[in-house]
Amino acid sequence: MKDQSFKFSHAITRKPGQSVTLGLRSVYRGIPDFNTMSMHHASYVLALKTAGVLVLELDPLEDYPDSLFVEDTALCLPEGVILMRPGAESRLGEVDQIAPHLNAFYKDIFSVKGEARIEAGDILATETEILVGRSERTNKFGILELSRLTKDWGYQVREVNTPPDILHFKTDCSLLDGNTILSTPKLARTGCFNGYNLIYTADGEDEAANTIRVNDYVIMPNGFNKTAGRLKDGGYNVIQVENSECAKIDGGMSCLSLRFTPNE
Ligand code: CIR
Repeated sequence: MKDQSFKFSHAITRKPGQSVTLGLRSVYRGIPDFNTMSMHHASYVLALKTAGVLVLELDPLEDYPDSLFVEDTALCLPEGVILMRPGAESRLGEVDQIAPHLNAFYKDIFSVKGEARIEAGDILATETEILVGRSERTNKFGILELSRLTKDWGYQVREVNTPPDILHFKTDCSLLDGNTILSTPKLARTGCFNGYNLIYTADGEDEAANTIRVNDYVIMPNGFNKTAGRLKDGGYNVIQVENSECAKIDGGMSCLSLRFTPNE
């Protein structure tokens, strides 16, 4: 994939609906405030535009409280799209809602089948491989299906574990460039990133691990200055975006967009 793992021309986002207060959460951290979240969401979209991508902003879907977290519905690769089957029952229908929009950009779109359950929050595509964390949302059939569907495009899928106390694999890590990963020390200790260059989140800043590299920028949540400093020292241009409300329902920077370069 080379630098196609972080160079993108387009992104798709979906605005939060009022129903976002019912979004799934692993622990109760308060109810997200819709108006504040909408403002944060607008800053996030602005950050994507600053990074140089054209953003398609979809309307809210009140029937799907978590539908602003579009990332979980599809894996967009330079060669084509793999539509997911979210492990969360309440999120399954989000896939049919995103597919027509991806159709406008890609000619090759495939779906995982059978007993597969997989959410793209568990997928980290690097320059050389696709790491997939098995989790409560992503099962072995989902990983096998992803392997099958991406094999002809030359990808190696490697199954790793999403630690039991985190929602998605990428809750605790992100790609900074083709071969460099930002990770919590806890996730890196599992050995899943052996061979990669690593930058660790600072003590007490695990929540900073979910960032996105988009072209020349790293977009990260605000409030994690030590980790932001480490990224800046590493030569990255950092944009910090408020994320307090999405964090209440386990959402971070990667979840809020699909980033891609159309292959049409
Ligand atoms: C969920 O539990 O599915 C949502 N409340 C949060 C999804 C976050 N998505 C992601 O990490 N890719």
